[in-house]
Amino acid sequence: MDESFRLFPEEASNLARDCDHLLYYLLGVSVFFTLLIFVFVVYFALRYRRKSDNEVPPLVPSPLSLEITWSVIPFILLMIMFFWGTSVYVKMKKPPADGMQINVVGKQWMWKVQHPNGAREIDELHVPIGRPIKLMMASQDVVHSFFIPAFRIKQDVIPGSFVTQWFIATKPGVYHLFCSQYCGAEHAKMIGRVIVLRPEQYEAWLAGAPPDEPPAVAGARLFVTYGCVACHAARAPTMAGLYGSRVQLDNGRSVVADDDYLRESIIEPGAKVVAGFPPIMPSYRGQLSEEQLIDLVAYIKSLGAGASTEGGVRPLPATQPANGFSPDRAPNYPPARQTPGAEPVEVEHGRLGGRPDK
Ligand code: HEC
Ligand SMILES: [Cu+2]
Repeated sequence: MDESFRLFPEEASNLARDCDHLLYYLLGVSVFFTLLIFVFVVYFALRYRRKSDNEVPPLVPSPLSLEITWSVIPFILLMIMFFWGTSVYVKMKKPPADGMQINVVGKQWMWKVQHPNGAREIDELHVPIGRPIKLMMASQDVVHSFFIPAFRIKQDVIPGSFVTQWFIATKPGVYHLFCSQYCGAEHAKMIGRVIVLRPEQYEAWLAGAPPDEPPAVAGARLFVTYGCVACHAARAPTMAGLYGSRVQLDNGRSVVADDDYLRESIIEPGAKVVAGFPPIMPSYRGQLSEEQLIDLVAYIKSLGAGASTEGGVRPLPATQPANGFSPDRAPNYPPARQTPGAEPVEVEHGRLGGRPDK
């Protein structure tokens, strides 16, 4: 097709074709019925127009078979839309477990991206083809929306929670990245590029990017500088094995410790209090940037997942070693690469060191 004119963006992800086929169906049904109705409107207007001033039309009872037909057929067509749409939606919203996690933080007016080894980029996203990529996204300020038309993904990024999106890029190339929610004066400049590479090209790109700390290593450091370790080594629950486990709360309920639970535990510790512990943890609202929250969560994740995601209850604190914190767990992660001669990237040291005042 002529590159300068296309009705649809390229199909460059595993989700694109499903999304397009559904759209063709919706378009097909809409166009068919629009034309059908239009044609009949014109035809009936001519055929049954009033021919003389005192003409009284005969009363025509509508046949039952016709009533049933025009109820049942649209019903079936709409149910196909519903079930097909749901299945595509569910597929789009359920990342496979083996995905490679890339962190994305939206802020006025840029997309900040961090790769698993720590490499960062702004308004650009390099990804390898053929590998499930899970984006863990957060907003530092207002609602943004992460939109890659060629992948058919568009996900609102809402302040105050993590959102995820996944895809497998299928076609090397350079694609548009937009923010598709009006987010302030320079919203229109919140655009970028997605660069889809072959796996070996991606590795080469990573190797050439300025080195930086992987999120879990940065998180381990934050755990110390923000004083978390002071409590969580003794008076508070251990972080080891927490991720993915089922946490017993003091109100008798239980929750699975996923990304959002960890986030909430740090920002609003009072919302869900772990059974058997006093609610003494201070809130870190406003003290940690989204990136630091992602780092802390990555660190807690690196301390090991719970025995089982469903129903796996961690043993009560008394039966655990008091010290859940072990800084030497973090280096399990690939250490930040040191490219000889390259300047290490600034890791926002300005924000560190602020201990909670409570
Ligand atoms: C003043 C002591 C104290 C400090 C400082 C503290 N916490 Fe806590 N934290 C607690 C206590 C006590 C609990 C259990 C009661 C609750 O849920 O509020 C807890 C619960 C948690 C939980 C939920 C744990 C679970 O088992 O479900 C997480 C996650 C957590 N803290 C992370 C952090 C992080 C990250 C920091 C540092 C940024 C931190 N805490 C700082 C005392 C503290
Ligand atoms: Cu935006």
